[in-house]
Amino acid sequence: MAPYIQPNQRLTLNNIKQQPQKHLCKGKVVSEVYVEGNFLGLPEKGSKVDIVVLQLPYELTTSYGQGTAQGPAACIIASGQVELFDSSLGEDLPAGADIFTAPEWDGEGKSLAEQLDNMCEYLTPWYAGDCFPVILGGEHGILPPIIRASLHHPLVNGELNRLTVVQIDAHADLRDQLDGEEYSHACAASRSLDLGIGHLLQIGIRAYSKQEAEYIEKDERITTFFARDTQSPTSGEAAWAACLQSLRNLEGPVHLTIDIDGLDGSLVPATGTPVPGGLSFWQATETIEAVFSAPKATVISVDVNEIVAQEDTPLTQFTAAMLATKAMAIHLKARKEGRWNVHGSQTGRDREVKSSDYFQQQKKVK
Ligand SMILES: [Mn+2]
Repeated sequence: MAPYIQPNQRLTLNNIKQQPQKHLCKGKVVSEVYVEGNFLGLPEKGSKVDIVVLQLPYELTTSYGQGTAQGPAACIIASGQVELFDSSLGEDLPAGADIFTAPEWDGEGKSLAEQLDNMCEYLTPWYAGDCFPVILGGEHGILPPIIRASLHHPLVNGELNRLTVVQIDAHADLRDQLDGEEYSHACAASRSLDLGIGHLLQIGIRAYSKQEAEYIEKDERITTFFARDTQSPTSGEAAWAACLQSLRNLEGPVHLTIDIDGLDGSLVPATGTPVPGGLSFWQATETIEAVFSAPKATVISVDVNEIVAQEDTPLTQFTAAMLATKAMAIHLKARKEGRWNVHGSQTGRDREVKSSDYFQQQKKVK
């Protein structure tokens, strides 16, 4: 059988043959309209944007596997097979919302710092507060530009210490550098703390260095729920309940970053560094539901990263698509229940891009 994607072939919507054409339910076509290239294949109605799907096909520093640059496009293709009905929302997506799949980030930049700034420029217009960004990555190195863009969200309003980052991940990502690179995916959480976020809540962590363990121990901004506790066959239930309670107790704006390797490696075998002993799919779902239902917190954006197109079966990208869909559905539920409000006025699809040289300046300072 031909591989899903040829090695070194850039996955684009034109060179993928296995395009789902219609939503199928037990062999029956339930939706005639399937728009290629759109998340869930959903048609776009007007120029209004309630949810924007942003794609960061970024790969630079993945240490073990490769293929994260093709992940977002593979995830969008896989999303064509995700059911539109969400039982918690109680209706079919898009549930009256306008979901806009934006063109993917162009990947340009002559240096890593320039690429990070370009990602920041691509993301920032969608942090105006009038819509909900769902970002597909790309390796976890996308997190610092996301955090930098979130500065512009009205609930953050230039003060990143208001922001909590909830991180689902196998790895702590708290290294100071990896192979000399401080913007490696292995440093995503450290760089976010350096940017000034107020709180980091980690879930699923099971691969980390002694230095990272010490960082977690000493820094009061970090709360870590280790997989060895939440997944324990004897005491896991209590640890998991405590984790969900911490999520429900969050306050203020929250960004949810889902590194798919936080899930058990069996669910995401193609991701850069799959690790056994991770979260079940239902624990990831409960995490999403808990953080979005926190009465004093507002989830301002979500990213699903380290997606790699699996070749023999689309399981990895399909799992990622299921999580992104769940986040969208639960976000719409929060809107319905009055826990997410539009800030500012709707500015539609065409947005002004302001240039960023933050990361280039940071590199110069060092
Ligand atoms: Mn990570």
